[in-house]
Amino acid sequence: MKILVLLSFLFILSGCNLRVLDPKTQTASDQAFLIYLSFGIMMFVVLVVALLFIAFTVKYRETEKNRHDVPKHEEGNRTLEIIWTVLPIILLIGLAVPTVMITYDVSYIGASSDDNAVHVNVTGEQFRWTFEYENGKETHKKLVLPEDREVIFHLTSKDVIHSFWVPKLAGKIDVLPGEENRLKVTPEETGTYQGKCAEYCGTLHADMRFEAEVMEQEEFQAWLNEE
Ligand SMILES: [Cu+2]
Repeated sequence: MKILVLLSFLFILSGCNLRVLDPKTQTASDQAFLIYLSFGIMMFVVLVVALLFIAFTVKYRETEKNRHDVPKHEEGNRTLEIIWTVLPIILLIGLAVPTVMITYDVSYIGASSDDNAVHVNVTGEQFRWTFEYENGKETHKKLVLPEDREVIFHLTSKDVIHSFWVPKLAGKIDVLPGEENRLKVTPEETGTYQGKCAEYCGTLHADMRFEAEVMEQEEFQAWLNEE
């Protein structure tokens, strides 16, 4: 019975076309790379520990022959101590350096941006989004973006904490009242992508869905200039 309930959940969830890890921007690819990298490092550690665990269990198991042996007392082992100090340091540096670099880059913190970038003010409120372009054009349900051009989102909230999430463009980013978070993406493929609020913000939270449509540049410019 339980398994049936679980399977039906799978069936329902598979109906979402909010596919993650299907990047359509450099930002999303970089973030996917970080997920795979940390997963890879984690699997390496899990594997080494599991193999050592099995090896030691077999090697030092009790047998007829060694039943009454008293193990020799060890006074530390410099080689081993160096290995288990240095190895985690190397792994953590391997994780930290790309994480900090990519996080800074996609958060548009002090990064020199090209003058041609499109800036969009994104405001979250209970229960809708407002996307405001530089010429004052505003939309709510549809975010329109140009292909192959840098887009910088300036995100802020009018009330509670929301979270801006278009999985194919980038990972979730918090939208906070009284503060501006920034996110940089360059859409690489035209298409319509699903977006939503990813932080429960009240009764109509689920209404904060929207579509992000990526258009060719001329088409985008025409859309931007029309009333
Ligand atoms: Cu919300």
